[in-house]
Amino acid sequence: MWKPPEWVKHAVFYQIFPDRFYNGDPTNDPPGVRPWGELPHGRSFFGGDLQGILDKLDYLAELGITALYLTPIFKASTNHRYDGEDYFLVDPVLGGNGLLRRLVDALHARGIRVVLDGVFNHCGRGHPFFQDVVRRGRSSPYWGWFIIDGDRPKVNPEPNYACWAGHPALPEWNHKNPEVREYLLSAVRHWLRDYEIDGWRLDTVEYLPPDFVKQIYETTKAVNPEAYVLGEVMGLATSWFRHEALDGVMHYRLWEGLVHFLAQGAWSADRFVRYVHYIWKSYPLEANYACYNLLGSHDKPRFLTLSGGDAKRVELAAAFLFAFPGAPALYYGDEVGLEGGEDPDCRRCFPWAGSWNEALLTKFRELTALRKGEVALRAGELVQLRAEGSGVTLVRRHGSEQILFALNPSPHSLEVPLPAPGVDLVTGATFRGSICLPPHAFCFIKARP
Ligand SMILES: [Ca+2]
Repeated sequence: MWKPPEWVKHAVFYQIFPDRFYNGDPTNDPPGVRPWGELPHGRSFFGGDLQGILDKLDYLAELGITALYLTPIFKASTNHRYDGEDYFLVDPVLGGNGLLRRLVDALHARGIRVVLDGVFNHCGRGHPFFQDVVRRGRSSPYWGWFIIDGDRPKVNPEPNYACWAGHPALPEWNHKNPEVREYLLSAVRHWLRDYEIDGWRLDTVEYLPPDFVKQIYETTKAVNPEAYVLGEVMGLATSWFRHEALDGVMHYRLWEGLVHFLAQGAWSADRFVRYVHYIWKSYPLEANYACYNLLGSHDKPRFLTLSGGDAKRVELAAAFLFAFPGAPALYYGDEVGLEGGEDPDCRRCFPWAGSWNEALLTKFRELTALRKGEVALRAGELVQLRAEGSGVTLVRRHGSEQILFALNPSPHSLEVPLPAPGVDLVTGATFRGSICLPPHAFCFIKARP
């Protein structure tokens, strides 16, 4: 029976693009690494690695995150590693398999789960199976593992083989071939079983055959029923949930609503609320609680940059995600005010030695602590979501506990009626009847029993 893992609704995720988080071991750097903090180009390497994540565990724990999502870590040629060359080898540039084992253990010891990026639609051109086909053509045992029109893969004038979005460097697997499926599923099993990772984020789900996604789902659950299967789905994911092939999705639909409403101020509160109701009702209830509600990702401009550099707007969007059902998910650096436009600019180095927005970081720590302390914000029913003038209110209820969240993105103060007398969870002040929210502010009011 389809049932997303319970822990996801209690989680706060943090996404790391390993080359850019922290360089914990300069001895494993690839040749030609760029100085840390230089603006990235498509091909830049900066030397970030798994040791860097291990070195920063105190920082992550203090931030209050409870799960990591790492973009691909397996051997590849590029800095993003969506062009995998070995599904069973953590890139030596990141520290290799042994270091992943140590990282998983260290994370688990702190109660932090880890989800890896599974790129099962395509591999890199450098994958030895594809290279064998390049060398031997039809006599290669891997000929049938790819989809090739002709006797040999050719790139010019255009690729004569199936490749992701027309990129010749990313040959697509032939998922009709059962050997291909078993090969990929063996990787799914391997990292769950032998390295005890806590789930898979499936890249480009919309390009995969749905029955194969379902196989990945079932293979994952057979090893660990509590593992999380998260899909990268850019459109509405209703059919994937109906198919019971994913637990949750990277919630780009919700993200876009937040961008229009809060980053750009292009939508009214009323329009935002109608939009959120529509996506909420499109998904099964349990899927809403298992969604990965992102503030940012490696594929989108930073929320701060989309907000014209106004950190208050980032705070408001983050606060909404921490109040809403599903797992809030930060993209490394969002919490200290890292900026960045379209890819590759949104993949800048974490500014360990640069200037941080300390006030923003403090807000993020408050939000993680608040959510950790209030079960209603994690598991509570969503009993109300509505526009209140230029602002938005929502109410979460869990047993006899009830929390009202209100946000006011406008430059004017906003009078918000309270469903019950209550206490401001940040300031401790008590209110009855209504509360007056200052401009660009939010609050969490817990009803007094
Ligand atoms: Ca390194």
